[in-house]
Amino acid sequence: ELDYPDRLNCGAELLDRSAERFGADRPALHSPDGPSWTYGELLERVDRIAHALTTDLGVVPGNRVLLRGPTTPWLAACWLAVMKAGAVAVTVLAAQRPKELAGICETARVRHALCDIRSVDDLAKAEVPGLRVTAYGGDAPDDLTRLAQAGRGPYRAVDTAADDVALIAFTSGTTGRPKGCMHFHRDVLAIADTFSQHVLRPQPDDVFAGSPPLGFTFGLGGLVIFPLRAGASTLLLEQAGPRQLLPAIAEHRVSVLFTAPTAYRAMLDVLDGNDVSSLRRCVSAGENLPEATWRAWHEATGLRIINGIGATEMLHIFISAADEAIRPGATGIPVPGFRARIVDRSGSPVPDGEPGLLAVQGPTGCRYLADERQLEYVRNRWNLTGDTYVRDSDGYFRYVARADDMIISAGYNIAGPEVEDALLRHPDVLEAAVVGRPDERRGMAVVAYAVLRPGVPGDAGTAEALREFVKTVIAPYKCPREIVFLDALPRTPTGKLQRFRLRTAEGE
Ligand code: 3SK
Repeated sequence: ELDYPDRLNCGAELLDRSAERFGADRPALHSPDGPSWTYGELLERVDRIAHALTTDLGVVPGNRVLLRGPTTPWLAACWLAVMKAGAVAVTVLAAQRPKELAGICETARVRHALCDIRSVDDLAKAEVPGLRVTAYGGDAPDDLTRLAQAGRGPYRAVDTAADDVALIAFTSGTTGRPKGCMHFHRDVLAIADTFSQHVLRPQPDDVFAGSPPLGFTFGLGGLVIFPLRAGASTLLLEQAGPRQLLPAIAEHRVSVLFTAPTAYRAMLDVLDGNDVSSLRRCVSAGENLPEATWRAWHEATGLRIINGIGATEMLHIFISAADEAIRPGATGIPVPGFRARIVDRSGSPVPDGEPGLLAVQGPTGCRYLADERQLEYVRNRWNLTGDTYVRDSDGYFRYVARADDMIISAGYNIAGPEVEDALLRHPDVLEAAVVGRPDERRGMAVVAYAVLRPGVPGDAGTAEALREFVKTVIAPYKCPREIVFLDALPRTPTGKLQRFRLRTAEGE
């Protein structure tokens, strides 16, 4: 049970309290091409920005402030300053285009934006009426970095209520219009005091790094909130693909890694000669982690990936497992503080071993901003994540598919991820996505899309060899009728597979 006081400012808790508790001289944020700050230096920068927000830019508590830029210490400092100023951070992805930004600003009624100088043009193209954009990272007199001068002294965090909104995070929209998810000051601390404290168990000497951007709550939690709450430090990388991550892990002795299943798979290909001996925790989320990827990473590095399911609606991870409790192929058990169960479409629990809809309750939960889809996501106080899961008799939760991704073929229920996992066990396959295509005889036919390792020919011979291989791993009726080779799979900016685009491509 989390017991926070009624008045709570998560920015002050994460920064001022951690600096007091762990020491202002400890390293906090580091970037290879930008600044590196201790807790004391970060606090000073954040306080200067918070003064500039309130004094120079006229931001008042409750105002929504859009934050946009690559993963840098300045972006993290702006987020903390917005928290301390009692304003509401609206985090977006650098990959979001002007039209999407305009929609987000309209929905969230954003009037202020803090934007990396390199991304200001895109934001200007969004033509948001009345939006005041302040750049950071430049040297013009009105640049935030210049406005945030020294000399105004410590900034006293606004006395926010624990259930004041701190953050509006937009879903990446695997389908449909993005939804804004409101999270309170206490929610921000709750994700650190549940998943991070009980599963990750970071130490002040840990060095965090990873690939998810700070505009995705997977990255905001893993690369800012969790390390700061634990007095640890974080390496913020603007470019965090597998080829940048591996040398960075070796050079900065990274010990806690946050990335997506496809990145673990891609790193395996270029692992040779890179020293990953500093790693002690590897977290995978954002997508289902295929068992084949878990085993391949374990074999190559000796490390046991911590799998997890999270959602923007829940802010972060709510089912996972650590160390010896990890079970390859399963997501895990509810994180302490959360409850989960499997229900049918009417909301009644289904027996263990049978697939159904994943329902979850906990200290965080879905609060869509002005969106009628709230009524579909939360029913009887249970959050329905849109995933089909099975609960084993010993309480472990196993991913089956996204609820609308089940393939019904010739009377069989086939879960695409199971077929994807079988394909990924083949050494020639880098990525796989399996969807159903309308078929006169079967209702649906199983079709696979695969990205092959460089040099492997994408021809009929390879397709047939893969089909034969799949039949040795899973029941032949699940084997794809067709395998299509692509250079890359369609993904959202947060790395989630867009199966609907593959399905639509077939229908055309
Ligand atoms: O959307 C997700 O998959 C996710 C995973 C982990 C933490 C947070 C999020 C939003």
